[in-house]
Amino acid sequence: MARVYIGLGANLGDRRAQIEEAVAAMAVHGIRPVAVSPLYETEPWGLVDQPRFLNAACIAETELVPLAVLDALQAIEHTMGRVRTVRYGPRPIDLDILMYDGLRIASERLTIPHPGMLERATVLVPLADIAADVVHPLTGRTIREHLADLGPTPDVAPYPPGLP
Ligand code: A4P
Ligand code: MG
Repeated sequence: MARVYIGLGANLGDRRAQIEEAVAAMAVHGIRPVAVSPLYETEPWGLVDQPRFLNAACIAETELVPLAVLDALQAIEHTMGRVRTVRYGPRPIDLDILMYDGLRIASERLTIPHPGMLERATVLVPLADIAADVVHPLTGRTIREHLADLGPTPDVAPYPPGLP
């Protein structure tokens, strides 16, 4: 059995409901969530002129190989109405494989760990809530250490607002 770390994002429609629906759908596909982070509302990066995202992270157990996890996540994205438009653009749900055990993969369809995850507070803040002591396969350092490297993260706020 493998442990897979998944980043979730949504910035169209009922964002919270879609993140919850995606987590439930993973279990149906053999990607069984064992921990889900709180939600955060985040300023868009990449393409900045789009609605704010809700982001979260989840740890799941699975017997699926990495490409089969990607197939399942893309099937969920498709079922939930995601139409690919522009890169980094708005979407009802985005599911990224952040890490898969300690594996390192660089193929045409799949790069693991997810490139860029260490620079993105939108990924590291929720991931640190559930996987602070997990070691990044390329750097040998923990998620907690990488989050500390980013310094203050004003673009990532607990959701709903007002929660600690
Ligand atoms: N792919 C390769 N490796 C992976 C992986 N580890 N996990 C391939 C998932 N997919 C992976 O992805 C394009 C292709 O990446 C897939 O077909 C798969 O074979 P996509 O989801 O179709 O395209 P995308 O999401 O538009 O582009 P990309 O490069 O994946 O962008 P990201 O990293 O997903 O970023 N702002 C905020 N605040 N919060 C966000 O969550 N997200 C994005 C999208 C932009 N701005 C954001 C956020
Ligand atoms: Mg993506």
